[in-house]
Amino acid sequence: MKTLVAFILFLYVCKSSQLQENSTKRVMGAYFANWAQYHTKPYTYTPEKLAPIIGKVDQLMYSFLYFDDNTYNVRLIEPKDPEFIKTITGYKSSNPNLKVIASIGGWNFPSALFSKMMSSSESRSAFIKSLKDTLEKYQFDGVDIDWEYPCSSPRTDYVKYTCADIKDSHDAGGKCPDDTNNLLMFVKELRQSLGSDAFISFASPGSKDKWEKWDLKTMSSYVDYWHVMTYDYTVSDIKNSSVTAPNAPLYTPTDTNGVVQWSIDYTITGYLAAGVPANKIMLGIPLYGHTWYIPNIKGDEWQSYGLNASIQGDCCGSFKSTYGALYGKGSQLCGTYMYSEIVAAGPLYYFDTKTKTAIAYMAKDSQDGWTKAGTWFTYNDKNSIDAIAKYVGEKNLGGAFIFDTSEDSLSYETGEFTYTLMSALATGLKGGGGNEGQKNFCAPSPSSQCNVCQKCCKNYLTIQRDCDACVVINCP
Ligand SMILES: *[C@@H]1O[C@H](CO)[C@@H](O)[C@H](O)[C@H]1NC(C)=O
Ligand SMILES: *[C@@H]1O[C@H](CO)[C@@H](O)[C@H](O)[C@H]1NC(C)=O
Ligand SMILES: CC(=O)N[C@H]1CO[C@H](CO)[C@@H](O)[C@@H]1O
Repeated sequence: MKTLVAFILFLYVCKSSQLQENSTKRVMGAYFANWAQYHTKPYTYTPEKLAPIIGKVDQLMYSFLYFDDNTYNVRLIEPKDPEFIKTITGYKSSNPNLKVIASIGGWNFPSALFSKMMSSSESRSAFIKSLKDTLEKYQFDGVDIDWEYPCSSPRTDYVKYTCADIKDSHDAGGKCPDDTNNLLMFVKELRQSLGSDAFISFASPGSKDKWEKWDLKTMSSYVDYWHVMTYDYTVSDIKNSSVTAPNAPLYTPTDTNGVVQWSIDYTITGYLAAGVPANKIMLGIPLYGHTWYIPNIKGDEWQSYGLNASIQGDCCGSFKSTYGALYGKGSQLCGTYMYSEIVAAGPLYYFDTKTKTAIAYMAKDSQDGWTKAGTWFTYNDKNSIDAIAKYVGEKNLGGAFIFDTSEDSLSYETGEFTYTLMSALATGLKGGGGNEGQKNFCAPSPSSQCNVCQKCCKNYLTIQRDCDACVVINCP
């Protein structure tokens, strides 16, 4: 009897202390990309594909919407946007907690236009009025402003439509210190106009020279979340980027031979030091990796950062002379592979425990006939996500978001998405800790429930441990 009472007491204490320690609800955000509908099969991505994961998403950013150069009216950009938005807001009937957010701007949208819109009280209010109408019309719960970036220098971007159609788009950039001051006025007016219930977030930069151009602390009173873009610390699709370095390292690489000395931890520490409340920080996780071309590496030398890459010359137009390897089969972006494309290529795999990032390498051509020997990848896999989720718990952040849903794992036979990475993130955030070192579920199991799991395992023969997150969805 005594033992039983003690046992019940133990359960109770255990439960209540858990609740206390992790009482903050950590949320999972996800960007939906309206251009992923153009990915080649089986990677084609439309809102229906969200069904298996939508129950675990707290806020979904529909990206991207633009606004007009002269009237500042918000405008949809893809013919299917209205239909897509309707399908996505329809998911609220199965997940009542889901918030659907209109994300405006993005990296292809000129910074100069944001600068212009923010510059006068008249243009700001024209934009905000149109935004309010748009949110109401399409039943969005709020807005995510994706200005890249206030005070940016003029730049020319190569925007690829097809291999033969690459446009150089010139962006006059921003204006300092006006952008900083106008942005603060804008967020005050935005909150005032949308009211306290509306969701307001900003995509914000990962590097100090850029975030210093924002009044992060004062603006924090008016925003729900900062979507901190803690990725692309190093990219390969620009002319001088010849040395390999991680896309989104949790901790700063220790290699110093030309490797960029930045990390997620460096950015988050900087935001906290700037006075941003931890619970307003959403840590960003890319579901894609960057590639370089490094033929004929000796032995295990590929298992590190700081390698010198060669120009492969297989990308199109202006990208041909960069160090990025040939684009992935489905997404067609030079120097970039979606997580699903990396898995399909079947490379050798290594996990760098210092940065919590995955490195992979094609020692030979892939069996799918696309990815060439010598392709080298840096990306964030399930092991990275487990470590990041743990970090989010330790720092008591608001949560984490992924960019973007179309890049997660799928079944190559059926085109159904299996969401290995997003499932792992949801589990990690829920535990308030992360599931680092969790047991591998891939072992054959006699349970009938696990038939689906074993089918899923088959799709991940090369990266077997990814199956366990798949089980979270398919074998409840
Ligand atoms: C490459 O050039 C960009 C500007 O085009 C510059 O910001 C960056 O620091 C350069 N990187 C290296 C490794 O030299
Ligand atoms: C990369 O190239 C630089 C300059 O040629 C050289 O100093 C460095 O040792 C090379 N690094 C590696 C890992 O081969
Ligand atoms: C903020 C906080 O106390 N987070 C803790 C939640 O619980 C995990 C373990 O379950 C800890 O690692 C976190 O530090």
